[in-house]
Amino acid sequence: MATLAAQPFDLSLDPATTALIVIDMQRDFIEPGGFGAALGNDVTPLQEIVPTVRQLLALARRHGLPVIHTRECHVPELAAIDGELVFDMPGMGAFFATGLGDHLGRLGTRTLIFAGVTTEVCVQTTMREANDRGFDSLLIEDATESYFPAFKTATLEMIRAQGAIVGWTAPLAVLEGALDG
Ligand code: TIU
Repeated sequence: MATLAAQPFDLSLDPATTALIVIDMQRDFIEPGGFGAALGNDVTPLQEIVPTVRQLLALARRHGLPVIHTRECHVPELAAIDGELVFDMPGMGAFFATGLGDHLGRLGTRTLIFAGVTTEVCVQTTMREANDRGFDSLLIEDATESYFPAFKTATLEMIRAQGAIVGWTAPLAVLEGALDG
């Protein structure tokens, strides 16, 4: 077991039953000329988390955690490697109309670590779906981003409010400290 100083209180997780889910780190949301930009958004804040998500992927791979991606097209730095599953999601939550729940059931996963974009849309929706399915969920604060800074802040606060009503949040350094020792 690893215990990390997450908010709103410590989270204990067993790396053997923990998986990483990277939500929609796609060129469509992150690069100029894509869907996100077409909606009128400034995509630069989202580009800034790419190195952190890359570091989180390296941490998960180093510890043998199952890594799951949702996507249409990845930015090259974050591409799935052999053995990692990719789920195409028709909605905003990665559990809806995908095989994700069945896959995690087969793995025996109990804890999910989340990264990706955008914090208040697909990431939050998937965390709420995970919460209803009985998973403990941890959102890595510096590995998620929104086009709207106030929405990111509010989402982090509402996830961990009321005694982790949806889940926990922590920066990547705290997870690294807990897993790497
Ligand atoms: N992945 C995801 O969050 N899809 C969106 O459409 N997000 C927006 O913030 N628009």
